[in-house]
Amino acid sequence: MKYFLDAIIPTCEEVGIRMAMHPDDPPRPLFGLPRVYKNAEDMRIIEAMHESPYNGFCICTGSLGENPKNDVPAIIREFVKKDRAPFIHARNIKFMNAQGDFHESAHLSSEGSLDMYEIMKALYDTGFDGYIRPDHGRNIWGEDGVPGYGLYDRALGITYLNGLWESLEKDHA
Ligand SMILES: [Mn+2]
Repeated sequence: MKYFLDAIIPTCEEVGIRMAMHPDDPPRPLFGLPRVYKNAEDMRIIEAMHESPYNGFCICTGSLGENPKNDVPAIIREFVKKDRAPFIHARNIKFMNAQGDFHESAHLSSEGSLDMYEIMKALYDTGFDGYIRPDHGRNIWGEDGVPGYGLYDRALGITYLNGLWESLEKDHA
């Protein structure tokens, strides 16, 4: 990883491209495959491998949130403040049991296990001005789309996230 980052980040700085490494999904061993990062501790190791705001993270709230030990708003606050998070995947998941089995849910806090208001508030409070996408969407309303990328559900996710952002802005106006 260090070899890779040392090789690409100087060029990223030169041409103005901020790298945004996505976490493992799910954040635990899977099919014996090598994993990249699953929590804030791993992120700090990767961050230190090559100090640069161009060596950043795509904070995927769903992927990190699939481990209930991960405090997603705290991870957002830490890495946005350090200017290491240019891209956010904002989506929700729902735990089905105490073992941490989960499924992807609608974006609303009430539909899943993550507090999406606290996630958006962490972004708002730290002055985040990068990109946010709703990430995944279920196939709803009879849609037969690419699994995980339903158009309608992602559109609903965008409007919901925009609504949260509007309420945060108005609360602080
Ligand atoms: Mn993602």
